[in-house]
Amino acid sequence: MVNLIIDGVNVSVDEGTSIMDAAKIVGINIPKLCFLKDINEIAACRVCVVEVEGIDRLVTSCNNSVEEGMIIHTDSQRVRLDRYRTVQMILSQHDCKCATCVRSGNCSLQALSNDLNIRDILYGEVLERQEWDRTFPLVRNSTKCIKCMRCIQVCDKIQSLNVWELEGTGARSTVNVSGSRTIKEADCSLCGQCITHCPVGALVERDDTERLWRAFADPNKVVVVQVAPAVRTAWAEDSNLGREAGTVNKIFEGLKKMGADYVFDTSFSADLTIMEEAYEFIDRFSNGDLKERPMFTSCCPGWVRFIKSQYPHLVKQLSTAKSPMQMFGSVMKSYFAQSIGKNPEDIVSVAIMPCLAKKGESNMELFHGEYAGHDTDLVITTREFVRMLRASHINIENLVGIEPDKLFHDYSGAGVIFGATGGVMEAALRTAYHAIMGVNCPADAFDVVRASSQETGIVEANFELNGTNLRIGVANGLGNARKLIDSVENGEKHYDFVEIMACPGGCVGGGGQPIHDGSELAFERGKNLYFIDESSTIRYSHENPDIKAIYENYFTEPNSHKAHSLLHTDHNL
Ligand code: HC1
Ligand code: SF4
Repeated sequence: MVNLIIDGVNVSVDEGTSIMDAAKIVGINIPKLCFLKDINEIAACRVCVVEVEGIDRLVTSCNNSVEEGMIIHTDSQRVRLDRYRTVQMILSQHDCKCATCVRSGNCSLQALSNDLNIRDILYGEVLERQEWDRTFPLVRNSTKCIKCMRCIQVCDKIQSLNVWELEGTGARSTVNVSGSRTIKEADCSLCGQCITHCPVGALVERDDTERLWRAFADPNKVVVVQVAPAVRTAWAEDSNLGREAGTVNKIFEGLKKMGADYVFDTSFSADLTIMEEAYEFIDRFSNGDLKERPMFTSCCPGWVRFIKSQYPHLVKQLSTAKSPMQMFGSVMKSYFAQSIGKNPEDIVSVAIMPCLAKKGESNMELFHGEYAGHDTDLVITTREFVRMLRASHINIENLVGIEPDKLFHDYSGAGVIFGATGGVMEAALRTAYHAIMGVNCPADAFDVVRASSQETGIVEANFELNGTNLRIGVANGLGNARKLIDSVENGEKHYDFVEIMACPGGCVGGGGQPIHDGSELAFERGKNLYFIDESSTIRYSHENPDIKAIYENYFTEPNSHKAHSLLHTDHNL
């Protein structure tokens, strides 16, 4: 143990503990801006400096360890003044138009400068303006960038994609897309993790809210909105409702108040995806060529973008099933449109998603007999949805919640857990088991594929099914996906079926979810989805009455010709 004194308090901590962590143990929160535990510990911002007796210069506390006998002052006059000047300097390179910034009220720089009581910016503003293609779902505003390097590190260390780099030197140094590429040329998966880890508003999603307002206001359009499983775990985080009271039914009510004509739960089409994907897997598993294993899930568009750019030769191993979002959109413009006596072009199919890559995925074209536009016309992230609620002055504490509309009213717990890592696999195995054995497994029979914490990047499991050994792999986060694929490619590992989600924790940790700087909430949010599953009366996709009805009335059976034309895709297109 190492003994030291911090702000007059004696403390003993393990060797190697950072000064910042030691201070935390005695209840002192040293201010910081760039620090991200285990990801960005490079002291780029220098906000976390402290004074150590006997050392002339101030010391950054995030990347310096404690030493025996140290006497540390975290808030001396010298520290305070230095911090004040540092933040003033950062502000001079930041576009401080807070009133129009999407992160106002949720910005670490704004909070810090308020905490330090900074009332003016001493240095003249020097704003670096770089060109950006604003049609891309990920938007970078260089005049907001504070060069904290978090985006570089998250993309590199967690997602293994190295989209960003630091260019220039000294005061002219700035972050940009690496290798002099444009963002469209880079291999960005659109996971949005650089956005959720940006402390300011330098990285944001393309704002599509105005397009949705226009659709709501158009009397000639039927606006049909689906809500993804993960959105319910996070949309109310910044309100007094808390996560448990922030149900999906209240989201539906909010949407109808804003102008939606029909509201549905993507968990319904997650059940539909399971029907198609589980039967596809059984088919590939029993007839397939061994070299074509594993089959990969295809519902996460961040992952699909990743495999296309990093391992194009494996694209053929993706399930051909469209994602639940796209399946829902396609069913909206066919079966549902018919049922309400409308043409596909009368429908605006909208999806509220925890994800940026879904904005990219929605460009996929729909052929229903002939070209019928897009399955999904418009994708709004959880954050954009919350902004719309605020803009429409809906007091969410007064919402009581309404049911989703008819035809696709029901959904199973298996569909809901799609939003957490391992959920798609677990749901698929429940239905595959039933298809092979003719009876249901206990609903939690495959719960070992769940990841319990941030540390669990890859889960492996083996199951005996009808005398055959089934080898399962599940990865969350693209760095882990790369590890998993590399282990398959070099012959170290063998799997039959693999689920991959681009974001740590799955969709609950999606790049479009509310931002809480410095806390990782994905696994907490995931627990909510498992709780909803446990409390559901229907826990198997194949037992969803509305799923049974859509096969009886429309698709006949999973993987039928009609199902193929509407619910599957060619990933090479
Ligand atoms: Fe997801 Fe999915 S789980 S991809 O994370 O398969 O976004 O929630 O809607 O489509 O169902 C996202 C979530 C979502 C799809 C489903
Ligand atoms: Fe990297 Fe994801 Fe950001 Fe793209 S969205 S730059 S892949 S972190």
